[in-house]
Amino acid sequence: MFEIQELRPGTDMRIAIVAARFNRFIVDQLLEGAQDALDRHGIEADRRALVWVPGAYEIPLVADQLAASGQYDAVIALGAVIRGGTPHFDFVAGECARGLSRVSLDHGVPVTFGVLTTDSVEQAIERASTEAGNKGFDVAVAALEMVQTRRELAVHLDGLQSR
Ligand code: INI
Repeated sequence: MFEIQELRPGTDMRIAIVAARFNRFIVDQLLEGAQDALDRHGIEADRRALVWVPGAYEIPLVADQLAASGQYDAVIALGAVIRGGTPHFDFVAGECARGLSRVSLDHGVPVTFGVLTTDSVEQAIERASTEAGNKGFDVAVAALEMVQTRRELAVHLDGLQSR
């Protein structure tokens, strides 16, 4: 049986990060976590791009441009939408999530969702911390894993076709 598990992502990937400046003190921590994950997986700085946008609502448009360019193997989205401070929380968070899944499916490029959606600042701080598990780190690892999964699956499917 063909199975994909426990992947060791290669170091030859190009990764783009789109980060929202809104709630920047939280997003900076998510970014630190994501960069740490890329460092640990040997993704050199010249294989990374970082684009800042005003808020989470704007992330999908820039993610779309990066994914459509064909220059990046995956896009990592980072942001923080906090319900307490956002009367239009559902619109900002919902449109961001919807937009990002559309980008991923439209272009066949993994886009991982590191946009915190929390009820309070405290919850956001917890999810962006180093002690309790940093969401930026997790979504960066997920991006690398998805690139590797698609690469291995493509090889497998090619092999089936030429049988
Ligand atoms: N953007 C965020 O990333 N997080 C938020 O919590 C937030 N709040 O609170 O409103 C937020 N709003 C800005 C939004 O993303 C857009 O930048 C803005 O509406 C301009 O289009």
